Amino acid sequence: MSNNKTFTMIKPDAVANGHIGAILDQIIKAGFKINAMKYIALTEQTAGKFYEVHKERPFYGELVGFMSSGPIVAAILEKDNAVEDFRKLIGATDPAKAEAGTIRQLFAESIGANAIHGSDSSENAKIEGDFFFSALEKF
Ligand code: DAT
Ligand code: MG
Repeated sequence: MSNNKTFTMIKPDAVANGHIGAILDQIIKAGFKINAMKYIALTEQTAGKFYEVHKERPFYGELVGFMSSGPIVAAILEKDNAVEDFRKLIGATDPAKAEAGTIRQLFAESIGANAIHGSDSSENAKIEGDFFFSALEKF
């Protein structure tokens, strides 16, 4: 499978804290092109479906509540080696463990409210991008 796309969400904490512009700036300066983008609110149902793989984990209810607590920015991003390079750019899940200069280290509040999502594989990037965007909305 080609590895030139990944899927991201700027999460409700980062949107509420006014970080959309700064985060998009970092993403673009790191060489990613925007293939698709929208500003939307998830319901508990859509957030629950998106994070279904985590439904047995103890934080699932908290995660679904948080992700449906306010608007998000969803986007498909394009770059060579997109998935791996984007995971490096965002940093570790827990911002306390994220490397200096990463998006989570700079903008996240906690392990739950951690500012940004990045797909963990090209296969999941395709599934996640298709969950949010129709063919008409992708470039
Ligand atoms: P990532 O988003 O880095 O891929 P993940 O897939 O393991 O991390 O988990 C998905 C999201 O769930 C994560 O971004 C924030 C939340 N989460 C993960 N571990 C958590 C924990 N121990 N407590 C609360 N929320 C957690
Ligand atoms: Mg993950």
